[in-house]
Amino acid sequence: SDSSTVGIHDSVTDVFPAPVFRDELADAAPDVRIVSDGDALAPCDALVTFRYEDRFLSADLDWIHSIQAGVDRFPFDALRERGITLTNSTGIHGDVVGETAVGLMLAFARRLHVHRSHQERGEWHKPAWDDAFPLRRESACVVGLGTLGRGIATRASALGMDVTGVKRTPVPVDGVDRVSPPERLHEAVADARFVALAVPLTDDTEGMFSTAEFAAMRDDAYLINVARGPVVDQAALVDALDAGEIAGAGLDVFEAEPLPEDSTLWNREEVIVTPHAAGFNDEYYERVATIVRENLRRFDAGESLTNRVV
Ligand code: NDP
Ligand code: 7N6
Repeated sequence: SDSSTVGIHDSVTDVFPAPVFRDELADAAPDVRIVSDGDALAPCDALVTFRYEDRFLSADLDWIHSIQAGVDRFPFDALRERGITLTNSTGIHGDVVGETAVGLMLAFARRLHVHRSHQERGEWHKPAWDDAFPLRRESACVVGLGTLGRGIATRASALGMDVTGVKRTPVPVDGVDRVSPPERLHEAVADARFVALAVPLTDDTEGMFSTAEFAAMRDDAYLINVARGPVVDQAALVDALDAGEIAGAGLDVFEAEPLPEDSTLWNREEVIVTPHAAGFNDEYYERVATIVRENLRRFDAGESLTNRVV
């Protein structure tokens, strides 16, 4: 049977070296090639990419695979019009993003970020007697309970926290005490010490967290955003932090990335900024390759693809 020519767009280098990924896929297709900026896409049937570029639409691609779970940067309608299938990388980040999100909770509770700041200045300061608290008695509300949300929920629960959540279709989820629909968002976040965002960026979730949501949260609550920047109204977040409507935030994603140098979010003790790195890990290329390998098999066999978005 015909097997596919697979392009690896050079932009994957943001997350892992393109040649390492090419070698990992070598057993899955006879022709796997790295596509750099000046190179033609023409020979490729399939393209694995980090970035989206408009020229993908006019090439002769049958299928594009996003090495990210989030595909909000892709033009779904234009792809559909041209008969280009889009698949994503959901399913591979639950453990690592779960560790990052719960790591941020641990940092806030155990004051690790404050100690590190003092260390940089060579200063020895004990925290106030009531600054640090045990996570065990605290609660987390996880908004979005897919791969990421479940990864966060099981780890928060393992540390003894009470975990609730919000999901578009509010069916029971293992390890989550109460699952609410988005219409109940304000009640769902009201009691939580930590609110962790794990939804995709869509028309429904853009600006989901703004003034009213921060007002609904406890004033000692921390927001953790490992989803996408625009899920949060960033100006409203800054106002809420200034007004003491919430206590702090652990942010991996931002309205603009890189976070601009002059952003007021950089220099706040109770804000931890990570550079969209919650999902980074040294197995990333293998995990993506597992999805792509299975889909290449299906593609060449004329079967329907897994992780399909368009
Ligand atoms: P999934 O598709 O597995 O999960 C998405 C979850 O969000 C589902 O539970 C879904 O509910 C829920 N959801 C969707 N819309 C709404 C809504 N309007 N209100 C409430 N819940 C909603 O995706 P992943 O967990 O793999 O990834 C989620 C997102 O996280 C990605 O789209 C990406 O943007 C981001 N991400 C960030 C990473 C990072 O490095 N910081 C790494 C990986 C992902 P239901 O099941 O009921 O439809
Ligand atoms: C690269 C980021 C996603 O949507 O943004 C994340 O999957 C991945 C590690």
